[in-house]
Amino acid sequence: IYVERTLAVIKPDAVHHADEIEDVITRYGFSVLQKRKVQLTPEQASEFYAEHFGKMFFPSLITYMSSGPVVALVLAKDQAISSWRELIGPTNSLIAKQTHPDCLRAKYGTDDQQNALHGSDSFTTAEKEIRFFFPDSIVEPIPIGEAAKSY
Ligand code: YYY
Ligand code: MG
Repeated sequence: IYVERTLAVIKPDAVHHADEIEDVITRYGFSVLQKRKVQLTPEQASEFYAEHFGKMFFPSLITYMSSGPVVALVLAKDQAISSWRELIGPTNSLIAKQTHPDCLRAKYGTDDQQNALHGSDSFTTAEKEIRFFFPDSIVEPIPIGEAAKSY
């Protein structure tokens, strides 16, 4: 049995709240396996969001995501992927403020683009996105019990 991992990204508009957000992350029982602050180039942001290439919002999304540093974190917990998605809330922060006022996008985001946080949406994308930000990291899943140790 392995503990599930996901990729969280604190986007440029929320990096000044990174310490507060990391407190919430640990309070909700996630282990932070890896952490890295990095400024994406527009090319890197385009690669990360390649699935949205061609959409109306793509150019401004890339400008936003490369406008300042982001903090990428590998989080581990039972059901980490769905649990982190639930904690960040709906994509559109304006809707999140109406329907899920306690979620992180309601608290730190602004609208349907500047929504403060990213979370992987499946096992496959989680593993791919972890490799995107941590190319040198171990690819093996972490056995339960090991995750709680400090990395
Ligand atoms: O997975 P999630 O981030 O919740 O939403 P996606 O539909 O995958 O969109 C990725 C990203 O694109 C979203 O976090 C903000 C941005 N975006 C946008 O700028 N405008 C939209 N109408 C929809 C999404
Ligand atoms: Mg998505």
